[in-house]
Amino acid sequence: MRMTFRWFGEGNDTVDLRHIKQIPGVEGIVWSLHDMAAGVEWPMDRIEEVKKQADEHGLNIDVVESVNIHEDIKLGLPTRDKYIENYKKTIEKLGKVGVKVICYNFMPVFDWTRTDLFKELEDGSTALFYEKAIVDDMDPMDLVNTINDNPDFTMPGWEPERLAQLSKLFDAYKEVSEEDLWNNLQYFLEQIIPVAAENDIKMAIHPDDPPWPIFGLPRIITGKENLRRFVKLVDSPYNGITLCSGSLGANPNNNVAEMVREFADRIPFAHIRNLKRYDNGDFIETSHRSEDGSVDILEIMKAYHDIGFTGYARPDHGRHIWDEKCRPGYGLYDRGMGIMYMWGVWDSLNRYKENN
Ligand code: CS2
Ligand code: MN
Repeated sequence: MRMTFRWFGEGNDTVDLRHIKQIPGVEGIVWSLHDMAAGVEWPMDRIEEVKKQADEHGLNIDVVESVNIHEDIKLGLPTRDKYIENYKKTIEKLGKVGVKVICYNFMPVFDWTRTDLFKELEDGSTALFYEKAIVDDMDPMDLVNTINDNPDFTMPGWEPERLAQLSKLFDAYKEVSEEDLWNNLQYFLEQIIPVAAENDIKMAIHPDDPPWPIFGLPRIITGKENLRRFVKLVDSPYNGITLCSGSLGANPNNNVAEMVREFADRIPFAHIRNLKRYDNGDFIETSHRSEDGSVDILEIMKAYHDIGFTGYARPDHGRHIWDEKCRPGYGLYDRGMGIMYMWGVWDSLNRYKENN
């Protein structure tokens, strides 16, 4: 297991590289050019700039999260080809600086969705919270109007550029069924995976978060059956999964440890995080410890250990603790403790194995 830590870039993150380097066992940053719009070809000088910053701190840049997919690709519009060409060129450039994994997602319009970014937990820390009824009852068009009437309105994880396009996008997606989305994903992969393979970069799709359709938009990377279908779309080790325990774990029917075992040779990147599920479909993110949430992180680590996992891992979202002011879900302290929990389990499993 090769430990990494997500970093949003100079001036765009409250955590600095010096501190990341001080977390035991962290080899590299998980990075992106967050100001690049989906669909553009990344400039080489910007990629090299990140490499230089990481090099100076003895950290690698092997994992990129994410190179975002243009909506026209997900919608299957004729204009998709030019965005796919740009994607290929970005892959080639990332290959030149030694990138090994590209994480991306195929969720229409929105990335991860939460209803409260700073929900208080019993101990006074705060964390990302999802209240199902709020999302279920929200008419997407009301949402568009609210945003239009309140220029300062922000929703977690939703970029302003995407919001501006929202009503047009909702209209466009009315024509797109789940099957269409599968076909559009396949079209994308058939073109991208050979280029990724040539550049020795593993593509790793991130599951949908939450793993069910929201606002009437289709979502397909949601559980075991769909992952089975996904890996067959292009049957290559370069067509992989970012197995996110938190995204998948929001659905009680998803057994993440089982998925680790089943998709063992198709997981170049592991996201580890815990959450507490409520019976009504709400969930709140918690510490990484198994006891603190509904996802059995210990069992998941055991599964990774059993398969001899040598891929990259990172702690996913953490709580906000010790009065830290940080990006929602991406503070230093709780993610740092998450790493120590993972190492604690991992080292014990190693030692136990040696002695038996
Ligand atoms: C999230 C996502 O769960 C997560 O890792 O923070 O924003 C994730 O980075 C993207 O969905 C990957 O493309
Ligand atoms: Mn994740």
